[in-house]
Amino acid sequence: MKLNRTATVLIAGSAALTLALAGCSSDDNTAAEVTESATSAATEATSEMEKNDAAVQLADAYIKEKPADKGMAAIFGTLTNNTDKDIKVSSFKLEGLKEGTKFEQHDTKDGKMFEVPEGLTIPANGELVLEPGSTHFMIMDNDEAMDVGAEYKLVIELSDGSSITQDVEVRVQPAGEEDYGNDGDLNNPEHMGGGEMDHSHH
Ligand SMILES: [Cu+2]
Repeated sequence: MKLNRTATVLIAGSAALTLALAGCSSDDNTAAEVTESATSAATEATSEMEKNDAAVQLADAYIKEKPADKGMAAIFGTLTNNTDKDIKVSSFKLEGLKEGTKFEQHDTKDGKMFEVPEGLTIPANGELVLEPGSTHFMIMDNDEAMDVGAEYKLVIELSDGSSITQDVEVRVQPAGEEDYGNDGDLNNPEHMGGGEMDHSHH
C-alpha cells in the first residue's frame, strides 16, 4: 500500500505539472508515465487533459506577467480545432480576478491591436495561434499583480457550445521560446525586460 500511496502522490504532482506546462515540449514523456502507472482517478484526469477527440484543444498557454500598476496582461497559446467546421471563441475569462476586470479578444494590425468583438475564429482542422504581435487574449482594467509562477484557471467558451478549462501559468514574456523547454529558467530575472508588448495606446 505504501507503494500505491507514493505513486498516487507522484501522479497527482505530475498531472498538475503537465497541466501547468501544457504544451511545453517536454511534457509528452511525463504524460506517458502518468498513463502507465496511474490510479483510476489520475487516469481520468490525464485522459481528460489529453483527450484527442475534444473539438478544440489549448496548448502552450501562458499569461504574460504584470505588476499591479499595469492594467493589462495578455494570454498566449495555441488553440487547435479538431473538427471540420470553423469554431469561434465566444468568450474567455480568468477565474479569481477582481470584479470589473475586462476580458477582450484582440488582433493586431500594423503594430496596433484592436478588439475583435465577434470573437476570434479557430479555423476548421486548423489552429488559432495567440502570440505577441498577433491575435491574443487581453486582460484589462485590472490592478492586481500577476506574478511569475502564479496559476489561474482559464475558462474559454466556444461557439459550438463546448468549453475549455485549463490552469495557466504566469510567465515572463519569453524572448526566445526555444529556451523554455522546462520552467526552470522562468524565475531568472535576466529574462525580464525584453519583449515588452506595445499596449500603451490603450
Ligand atoms: Cu491586446
